[in-house]
Order: sequence, then C-alpha cells, then structure tokens
Amino acid sequence: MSVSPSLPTEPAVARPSAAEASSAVAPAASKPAGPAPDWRRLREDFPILHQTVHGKPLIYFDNAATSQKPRVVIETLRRYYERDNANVHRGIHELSNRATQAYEAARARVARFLNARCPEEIVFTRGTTEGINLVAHSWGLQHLKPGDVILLTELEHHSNLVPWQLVAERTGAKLAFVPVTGDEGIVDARRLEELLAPPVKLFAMVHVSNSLGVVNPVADWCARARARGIVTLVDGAQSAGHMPVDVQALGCDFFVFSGHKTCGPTGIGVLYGRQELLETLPPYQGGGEMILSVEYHRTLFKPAPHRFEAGTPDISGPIGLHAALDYLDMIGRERIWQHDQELAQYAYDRLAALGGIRLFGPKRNRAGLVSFLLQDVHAHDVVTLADREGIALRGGHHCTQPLMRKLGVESTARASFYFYNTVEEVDRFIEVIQAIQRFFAR
Ligand code: 7TS
Repeated sequence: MSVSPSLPTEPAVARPSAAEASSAVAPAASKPAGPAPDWRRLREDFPILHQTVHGKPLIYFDNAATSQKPRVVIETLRRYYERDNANVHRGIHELSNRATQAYEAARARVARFLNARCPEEIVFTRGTTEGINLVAHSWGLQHLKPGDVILLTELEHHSNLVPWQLVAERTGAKLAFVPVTGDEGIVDARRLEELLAPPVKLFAMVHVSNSLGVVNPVADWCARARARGIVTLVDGAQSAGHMPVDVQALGCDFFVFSGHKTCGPTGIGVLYGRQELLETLPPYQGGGEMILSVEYHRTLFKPAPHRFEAGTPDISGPIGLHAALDYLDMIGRERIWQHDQELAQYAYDRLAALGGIRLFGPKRNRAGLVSFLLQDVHAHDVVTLADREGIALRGGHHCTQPLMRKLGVESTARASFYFYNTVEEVDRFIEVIQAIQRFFAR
C-alpha cells in the first residue's frame, strides 16, 4: 500500500508561495500524477503533531472534528495581524485596501477550489452550520409553504437537520428521509428514486458521512433532483478538504463546508450558491457592509454575495483559509483522498480481524474514518483509555443522534484520518485497542 510513510523517497513538497500554489492547482477530476508526496515530511509542517500527550507521542485521529493547521496557515494569520490588519470594504487608506484585497482574493481562491463559475458565487460564513442555516432561512422562508417537503437522508449531521426542522415549523413544510440500510449505512437507492418527486422542493444531502464514512453519489442525486425541478444542497463538511470537489460537475445548487476541517482557521466557512439562485435570495441578517443605501424606513441591499455578509466579517479567516487551500492543492486532493481511503481501509481491515468488535459504515469505498464499538465496552471508555496512550479519538453520537438510534446504539468510537496520519500510527492504535479489549476481558 502506498500510504506507508517509510516507502516514499521523493523529496518533500516545499511550502509554496501563493503564486506557486495557485499554478499547482490540479483539475478537480484529475488522477494523481507525478511522484507521491513524502507524507512523513509533510508532518513537519504541523507543529502541533510533535508533542507528547500523557507522556506518549500524540496520535491525532480526530480529524473529522477538526483538522490541524500547517505552519503556513499560522504564519499567514500572524503576518496579516502584524502588517495588514484593518476593516474591509470601507477604508480608503492603505491597510484597509490591503485587507480588502486579501479578503476578496480569498473569495476568488475558494471559487477556484470548488470550480465555481465566479467569486460572486462564494459567501463567507462561520462554517457549514451557518451556511445551511443561511440557505434554510433565506431560501426556505422564501420558497417553502404548507404541504412542501424537504428531503434529507438518514445520515445527516444535526447541522443539516435541525435548521430544516426550524424552517419546516415556520413554513408548514414537512421533512422526509431517505432510509439507509444496515450497519453499512448505504442510502437505499430505490427509496430515493421513489421519494425524489413532488411535493419535494429541496433535497439536502451529506456528501461524506461523519459518523459512518459513507461516500454518497451526490452528482447522480443532484442530476436526478434537477431533472425534477428540486433544489439541492450538499453538505461538504467532510469532503471538501479530502477529495476534489467541482460544484459544476456535482450540479448542486448549494454546497457548504468549514474552513477548520480543511487545514484552515476556525470561524470561517463557505457557502457556494449557484449565481442565478443566490441573486434571488433575500438577506439572512441585516447590518453594515451588506447595503447600498439606507433610509430610516427602507434599505437597498448589495448584490450577492455581499448581501449575505452583514457586519464586519471574519477577515483573517478567509486569508488563513486561502493559505490552507493553496497548501491542500499543492499536495493534490486526489492524492489526499487516495491516502485517506487507503489508511481507513487498512484500519478497518485490521479492526475487523480483531473479533469482538462491531464496525459501522461500508466495508469498501469508505472515506477516511472508522466507526466501531468493542463488545461490552462503552465508546467513551475506549476514547478515555486511548487518550491515556496519547491517541485522540472521538466517542459519542457525532451529532447524528437519529442515525445512532436507527443503528440501535447510543454512540460509537471513531478514528478519523488525514494526510499527515501514518500506517505506524494505525498500527499503534490497533495495539491500544487490543490492550483495551484485554483490559475489559479480565
Ligand atoms: N456536517 C457534517 C457532515 C459534519 O461532519 C459537521 C461537523 C458539520 C456539518 C458541522 O460543521 P461545523 O464546522 O459547522 O461545526 N462534524 C463534526 C464531527 O464529526 N465531530 O465534530 C464535528
């Protein structure tokens, strides 16, 4: 397998300048080309990984919750605050111009990252959650009426469920769910085909399940929805930083992701909206920045995307995200995807070989995470004991309580990987899981 950190001998990929990184952007659908990155050397870009926790080398397997940040992102933030910090879109002075330029350059960079048609299709948000709330309130309150249906899958994170419940309550629309089958959590394609019909007005779907590692065929689903006049939203929280994403190829109306899961800072996220649709939507919040002119009794709003960015935005966030996206594309998202999948498959197969374990999610073609329960051991005990060995896992319902109930469990333990994780780390993780099994068998 190609993920072994001991195999590659190629030179590490150097940290890029912005210009170099921009030119290194691979077309979204391309296969990995050229020499594989030196994954071990890439680890050197992440200062946080080089520490001990409870006296043991840190093994960070909680990447589905948030990714770590490469030095280039940390340095970019520091440089911004040391040299350029000012408010955007309002000053005429040099620092304000620099901040505005960097902020808008980040928007253009995100547009390229997603292959959006233009930067105007990119709205900065606080994260995936805020992006979905924006669509639910702005599009939802404008378009939904009693009798309409919002279609979701049973895999959805609470972020792609609770906002729709709130909007359904206000509009009289109803929610419907495409079921998943068994512990693998594969969406029932036949039921989807039946459900994807009037009175469904919107289909909001998770791209990669954070609980099970299922990868949904969202391009196919969006095509089916579009053919029936149904608006689509793709929750890309777990996909955007891990695989090539091309919103035009996906054919979705909306796509959302969080910067903090893609090597970027916390507090910054992205909503992509197809321009024709975004332009028709009313503002989500009111305030400064989003207006053309204001009178005491009425306001003329700016066009999208500024109409959706009320108040002083997170300015350093997009700038840090820009550096993060350059960094990911320098490695290559096809490469990252291949690495994460191979590592997860390796972890899955090794766990399956242990016995006394229940594994969730697909047996093959899974995203870079494994979700499991040891027989007669609570997930929180697994996480607590692994933490004593320096391994960061997550235990709980992963903000998918209805899915957990459907599976008949309260929680699972989850190890989620990124390109800086190694086969050796998985081997150590398996040793620790075996030790936990022995401990509870006593
Ligand atoms: N959608 C999915 C599929 C997610 O995995 C998450 C966060 C969100 C939405 C919300 O993202 P946020 O950045 O707005 O919070 N998932 C997780 C997780 O699996 N563990 O912690 C957060």
